Amino acid sequence: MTHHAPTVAASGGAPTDLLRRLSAIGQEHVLAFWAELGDSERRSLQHQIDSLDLDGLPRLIEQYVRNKPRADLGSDIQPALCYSADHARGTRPWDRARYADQGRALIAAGKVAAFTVAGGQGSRLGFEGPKGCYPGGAVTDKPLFQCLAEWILAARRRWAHGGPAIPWYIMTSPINHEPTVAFFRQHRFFGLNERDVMFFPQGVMPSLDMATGRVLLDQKHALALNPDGHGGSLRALFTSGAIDDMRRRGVEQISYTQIDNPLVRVIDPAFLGLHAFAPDSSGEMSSKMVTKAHAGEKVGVLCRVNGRTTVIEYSDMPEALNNATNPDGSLRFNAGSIAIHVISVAFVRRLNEGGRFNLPYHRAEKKVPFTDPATGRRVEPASNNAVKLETFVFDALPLAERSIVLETDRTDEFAPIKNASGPDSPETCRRLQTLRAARWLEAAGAGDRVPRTDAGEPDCTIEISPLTAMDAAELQAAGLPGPIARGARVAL
Ligand code: UD2
Repeated sequence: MTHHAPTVAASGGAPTDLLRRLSAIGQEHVLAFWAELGDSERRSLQHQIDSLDLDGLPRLIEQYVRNKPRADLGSDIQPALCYSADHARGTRPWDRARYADQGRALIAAGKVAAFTVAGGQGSRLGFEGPKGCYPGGAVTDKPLFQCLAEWILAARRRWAHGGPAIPWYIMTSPINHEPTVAFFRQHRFFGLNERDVMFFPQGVMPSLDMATGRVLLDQKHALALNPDGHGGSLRALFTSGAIDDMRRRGVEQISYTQIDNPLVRVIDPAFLGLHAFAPDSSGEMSSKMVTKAHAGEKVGVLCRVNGRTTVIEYSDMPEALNNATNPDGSLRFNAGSIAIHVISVAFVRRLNEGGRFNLPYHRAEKKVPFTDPATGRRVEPASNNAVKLETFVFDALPLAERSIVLETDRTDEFAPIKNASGPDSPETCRRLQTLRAARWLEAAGAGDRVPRTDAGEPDCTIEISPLTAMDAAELQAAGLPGPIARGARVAL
């Protein structure tokens, strides 16, 4: 496929300055249809162009489009040191009760905010709207946003005793911002106080033609833009004014989670306490991990690289390390990152000191439909035609002074919905919600009420709202259900 760069004359009437700036970096084709555009279309195109870092673009194209940079992994890669899920077990026992008390004290003092990254496009799921609107409740089909909102409501009730709010910051993208806000209005903020829920869109990057490095046009008057990755949250938190808002409220720690996991403990006292007070944590950025299910599982791996906690994304993990085993046969690099962090307000401020903060980019090859500047026709590519550049939030981990990792139980807290079917799908998510509920019922002495298949799997679907119980002990206190019929769907 060849693009014919429009001549300067073809960009008829475009502001000279704009044309000059674009020509200087070989991107003047984005003005190919200027002469045809109406006033508001021109304004919006110009606004999009102005929001890009044009001067930095040629370097990025050279680095990431013309070349495929290899991840710089560092020389000394060791497994991460982790606090075990079972605090009494493992090489470093820890006092869970004490850290949970300290975490609860932070919550009660209004020093903790929830933060959800919900700017992704959910294309793998084949769902058009914001991913948070997707059904997450195994029985109720309540939207993912509501699953998280209920945890925040419950956390405030339990640990802040109705005192200070737990403000919730939600990062959207320019593409899904309006529908996200409208969804919350329509659902009356799921019972949260509207004043305590804040939305801000993340930044964008231009999608680049893989063959030429040219910025793709989505339409004649619009660039093809993609969200700049969840790493963009660390800048957007700052530039949106969210960090200022947190400072006004006295918030010190940000509990970071993704939108795709309805089992996530949005606010977790023990994790907060460990992050803020463990002697080997600088209280800047910490992570949760689960033991990897198998070597090929598609999660980043928490490691210690040159002495610093680092996530190596699965696609960058050297195969020899990925498959390496301990003498007992377990995986040596087994700490799967599940994208749950606590990040301090002070850390985000420090990263943004002195101007435009950027994490390293990662290159992804994608199919991006575009308008051909030579013909004006819309093209639906059959294969990958574009490079998208994204940053990953976990690349900030090595920038923290000392960063700790806490193991969590997979069934307790990790049931992401990413694909329409197969692994990490609505079906696996329902099964995991049911497994967790069955386990809680068992711990509460009511295991016999869960019907089981011959293979021992629960033969029913159970969903537990955090408003009912946030763990097994609370479930017992909340009152246990009677025997559950085979195939029944029960929401507690
Ligand atoms: C992510 C991690 C993976 C593992 C897994 C756990 C990366 C690259 N990989 O995989 O290591 O921890 O999660 O579930 O992160 N998002 C934005 N803006 C963006 C891009 C993403 O808000 O520009 C949000 C998105 O809405 C979602 C989350 O980030 O909540 C995860 O994004 P993803 O689905 O691209 O990450 P995934 O599943 O490849």
